[in-house]
Amino acid sequence: SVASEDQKFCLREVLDTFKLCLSENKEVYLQHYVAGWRGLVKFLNSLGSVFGFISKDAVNKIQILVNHLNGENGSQYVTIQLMVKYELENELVDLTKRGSHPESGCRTLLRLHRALRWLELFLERLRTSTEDSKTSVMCSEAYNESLAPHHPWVVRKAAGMAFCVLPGRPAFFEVMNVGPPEQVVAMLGEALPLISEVYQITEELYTQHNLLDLP
Ligand code: 1Q0
Repeated sequence: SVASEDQKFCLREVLDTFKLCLSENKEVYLQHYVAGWRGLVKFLNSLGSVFGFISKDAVNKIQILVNHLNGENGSQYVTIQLMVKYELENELVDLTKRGSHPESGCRTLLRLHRALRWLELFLERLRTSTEDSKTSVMCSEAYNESLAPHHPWVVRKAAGMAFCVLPGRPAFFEVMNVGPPEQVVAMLGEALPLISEVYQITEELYTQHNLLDLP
């Protein structure tokens, strides 16, 4: 369940779940997408309570999607392509302003989708960083290019403060639990194309259906 995030983080596991995300026809399985985020939240939790407000929101959104998956129309949520089709056809999405569907799968996933872009940008910086690079700088640059434009001032401020207490690159690599830095870099090189592909497919789907600004 979402509540049991206390095991040790392992980057390999997260990588594997993102691998499982894509079907042969390049559909994205919601179950594995959500599992990938669970793994990342585990990592975030191991960084300390300063990140609690971020992981809380992530867990909340994961739970909303899990509820859809386990609900009576769960079969319509197997892939995000199905989800979009089902929710739009049945008018289950607030398209222009918040209304009767504040927990639609579409708007909830959009928030995680934007965060996935942050992850992609951050991990790419991490992969190409040098020993003296600052994780806080990499993190806030990635944030400014992805999530920040969608967040109100107070959230940007809180996020900026949290980034400042991120552990340095060596400690950060250690928490990733992969092995020596060269191995972390190699695994990031393996993970990034997967994450990037899942992001691109979702981005195209949302663009097609004009869903990139859901309230
Ligand atoms: C390592 C540092 C982690 C930094 C995470 C960057 C994201 C910052 C986001 C801060 C905002 C959170 C507070 C809530 C915001 C919501 O208002 C917002 C919009 O939702 P709504 O319902 O109000 O319209 N929510 C979001 O934008 C969703 C944010 C989800 C963030 C999920 C972050 C999960 C963290 C993952 C750690 C990954 C570590 C990477 C390295 C691991 C190696 C693979």
